[in-house]
Amino acid sequence: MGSAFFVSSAIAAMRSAIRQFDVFNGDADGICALHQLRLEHPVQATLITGRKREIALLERVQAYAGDRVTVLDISLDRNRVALDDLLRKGVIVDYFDHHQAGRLPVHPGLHALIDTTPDVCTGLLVDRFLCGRQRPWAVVAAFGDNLGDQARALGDAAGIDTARLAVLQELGECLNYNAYGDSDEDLIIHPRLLYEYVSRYRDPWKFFSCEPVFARLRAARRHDLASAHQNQECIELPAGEIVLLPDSAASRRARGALANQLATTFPDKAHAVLTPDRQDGYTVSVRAPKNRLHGADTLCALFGGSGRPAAAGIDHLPRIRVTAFTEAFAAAFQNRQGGISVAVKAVPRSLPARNTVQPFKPS
Ligand SMILES: [Mn+2]
Repeated sequence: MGSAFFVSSAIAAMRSAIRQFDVFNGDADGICALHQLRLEHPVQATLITGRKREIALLERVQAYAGDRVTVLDISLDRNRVALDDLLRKGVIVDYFDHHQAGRLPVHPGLHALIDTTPDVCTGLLVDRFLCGRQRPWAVVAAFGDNLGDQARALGDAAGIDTARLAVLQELGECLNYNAYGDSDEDLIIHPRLLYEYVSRYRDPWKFFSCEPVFARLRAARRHDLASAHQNQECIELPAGEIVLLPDSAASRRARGALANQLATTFPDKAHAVLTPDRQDGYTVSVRAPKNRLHGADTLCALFGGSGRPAAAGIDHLPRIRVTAFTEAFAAAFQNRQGGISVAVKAVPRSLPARNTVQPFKPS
């Protein structure tokens, strides 16, 4: 009796303070979106994040009536059940995102700023919300989400010169890079810790040049990408290229970044980068051609994957479905004007290694 009373009054005391939860994608966009918000509105919060593809995050929130949850850069559709639960309990939810959301719940506790057009990211939505008051970090977010044109336009408008813009670009790419990996063991640093380091810096250029954790991350990325370029094998198609990387933590980290680099370097082509998984198959990152930003999500959905029209992925593509994937990739991204349709009969068992020294020289 007495101990039950103690427990319930302790819980009541804990609940008497309104708590804040910050739930965010662990990539550059998620981290920089939150950082912009918290520079403007500092608050003690419980941080909930994970790897890039760890997006069912809202179910981890233990919140009660009156608590507040800020959600950044994770699909509402993939968190719908947990969101409905929180709203029903009387939790206030602020939701910023650019992924496919589906139907928006209508509830007075939900404040949603969701825009799924292909040329925005969550960092840019928060920039809009804050009227550009932490703009350099929005530029970092946009570079991280592979929106170079938008990032440069925003940076130019803010009077950031070319050299300083190049730093923001590398910063965005490195922060983004850190979120890739198929398990926490693949990661260089957990995104929650990385956010904590970022959150100590108001100035992104200072973070870039002074933070040792960032220096470590930057060196690891260079090493991983160099190794991915040296060891890749590929299938070349009129619509684009399918790249296979060897089985290593470096490959698993490099998969998405390599896909982004290829997309930027060959804007007319689509790209898929595959790494072996532990279940006799592959994990896949797909990028639509930069010049026609659509089709990646529908292609991946055919194989149980998801994402956005410009960038999407498949967690597990069984080895026996690689040929089907190759055909679907060719069909999804074939040039409509050219009308060339390619039926791929079989994937060669041993793919020819690409013989390049300069990784991005157009062929
Ligand atoms: Mn994003």
